[in-house]
Amino acid sequence: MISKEMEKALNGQINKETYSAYLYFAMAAYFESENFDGMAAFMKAQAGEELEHAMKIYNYVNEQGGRVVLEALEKPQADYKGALEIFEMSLKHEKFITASINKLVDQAIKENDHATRAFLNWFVTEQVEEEATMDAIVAKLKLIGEAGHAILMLDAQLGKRGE
Ligand code: OFO
Repeated sequence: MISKEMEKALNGQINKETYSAYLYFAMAAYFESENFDGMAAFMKAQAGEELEHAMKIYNYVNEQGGRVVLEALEKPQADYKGALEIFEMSLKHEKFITASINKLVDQAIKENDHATRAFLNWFVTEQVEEEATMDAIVAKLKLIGEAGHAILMLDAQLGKRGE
């Protein structure tokens, strides 16, 4: 069993993970409209993973006798300046998600809720990867600057994730 406070906090995280999917879908749609098919595929794969994250928490809340309650999703930004802005926003967003996971861990520790603490370990590790992935792409884009052929090469490379 989980406490009512933990149930509420985990429901909040379901909302954030689902919003992450929504945000990455919006970014995919922008890339699609700009004919960056590789980056669009990358963002669609990322969105799919975020829904899996939401579902993991959904299943956990149910397993622990809690009640999943879904809240409204925020409208994601539709237009962007380009790939660098998008990946910088993605990195910022992942840092926000990491902070949110850390708050859940703090709460689990405060409540002596060892099961939720153990459950959240997966997310703690996953967030290291999420931030590192976005950070590496931001670094590449900064290096590339306006070089069109290099952007196309990166687009092709990122598209491999969606295959
Ligand atoms: Fe669910 O890790 Fe990204 O947001």
